Amino acid sequence: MSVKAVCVLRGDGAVTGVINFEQNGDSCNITGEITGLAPGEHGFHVHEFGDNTNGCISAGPHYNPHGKTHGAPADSERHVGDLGNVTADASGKAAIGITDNQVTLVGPLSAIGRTVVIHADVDDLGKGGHELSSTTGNAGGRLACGVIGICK
Ligand SMILES: [Cu+2]
Ligand SMILES: [Zn+2]
Repeated sequence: MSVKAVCVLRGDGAVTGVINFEQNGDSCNITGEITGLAPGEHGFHVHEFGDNTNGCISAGPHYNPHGKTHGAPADSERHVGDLGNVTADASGKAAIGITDNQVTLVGPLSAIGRTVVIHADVDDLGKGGHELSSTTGNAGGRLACGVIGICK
């Protein structure tokens, strides 16, 4: 039986999106589309809390249950929530197709009830040399976010 979840991204501006998650064994397939972005790369993460009380900032830091340093999706040293960047085309649309083996919808480290955030800037994947590189990838403001919820 596969587990499915969905996340609707909203923010203060024009950025919106829908992200679908499907768990198949150890891998989570993450698909969807975000619109209203500036063309180029944007950091894309699962943040710790499913709290959007004061907007996306209430979602807290990147989901990091193993106490690791920020990194790229393919790195062993990464936050569980580190999904790297998504790329918006000239019309501001990013099509998402990610398979990840750290984000999961099952077990004690499930992402369900946590928040997906799309950022204003590129995530430097921990390698940018900025003081924020090792925690956030210096990905800038939070354009839109939404809580990951169970769906059919
Ligand atoms: Cu983020
Ligand atoms: Zn991170």
